[in-house]
Amino acid sequence: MSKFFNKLSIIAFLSIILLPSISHAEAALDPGDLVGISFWVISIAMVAATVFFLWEAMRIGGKWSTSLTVAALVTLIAAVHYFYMRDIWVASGDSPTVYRYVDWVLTVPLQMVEFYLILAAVGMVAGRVFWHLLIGTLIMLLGGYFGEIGVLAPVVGFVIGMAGWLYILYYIFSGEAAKSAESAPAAVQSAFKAMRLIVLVGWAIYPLGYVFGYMIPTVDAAALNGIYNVADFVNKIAFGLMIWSAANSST
Ligand SMILES: *C/C=C(C)/C=C/C=C(C)/C=C/C1=C(C)CCCC1(C)C
Repeated sequence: MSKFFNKLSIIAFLSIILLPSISHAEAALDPGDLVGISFWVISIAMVAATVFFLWEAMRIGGKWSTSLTVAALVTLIAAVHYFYMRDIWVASGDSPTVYRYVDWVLTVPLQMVEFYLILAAVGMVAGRVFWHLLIGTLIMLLGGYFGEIGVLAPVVGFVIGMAGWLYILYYIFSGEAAKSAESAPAAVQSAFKAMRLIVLVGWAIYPLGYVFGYMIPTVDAAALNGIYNVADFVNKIAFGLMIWSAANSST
């Protein structure tokens, strides 16, 4: 019975948060606007993923429920931002850069929390692992943001952003985070490896979007947003699904 009420309160909570953004649409979507359609599809996919991860957090429970709840927070934050970004894009064709980075500055650190949590759940990790990953994240995002809004030359922002990302890769492939994972149980290790593969392969889509958007040779808002949208879909939903599948295989 109390599980039933938990679920009811999740539905009420999601409706309160998401309804204003759902009803906010100002302009009709043009059938030829593929980027606009991708904004639409992904905003709904983020809502669906949120419900799924929350539900599964309660069903699976135990030490995995925190990780699954954080996965749901990532897609929830993204869903809200996608509703606003979609409206800006559909109404004006402009890149919703500020909203995009506000989303990232919240969701990327939460994904770094995930690395910490899956290792901490088995007692394998020091708190400084999270701080190192957070610093790498902030350098990456600040470089990208200042490059995109024109405070830095696009190429300078790009180089700073790449440096932050490479630091994260170093830290999870051969730094302390990697070493902490070595002695973890099989399910934790496979989740850790799948997650860092996403940070290597899935995250590589973002600098690609930046290059096509700003560096060859003029600003191309459609390429930029189309590529970023695909990247968010992969890196927020697939990332959560990796955790979900590890949780399932270990319980
Ligand atoms: C949910 C959102 C995620 C996982 C966002 C990730 C963003 C990146 C990995 C961005 C990376 C960038 C570079 C590596 C260099 C150029 C600038 C950025 C910020 C696009």
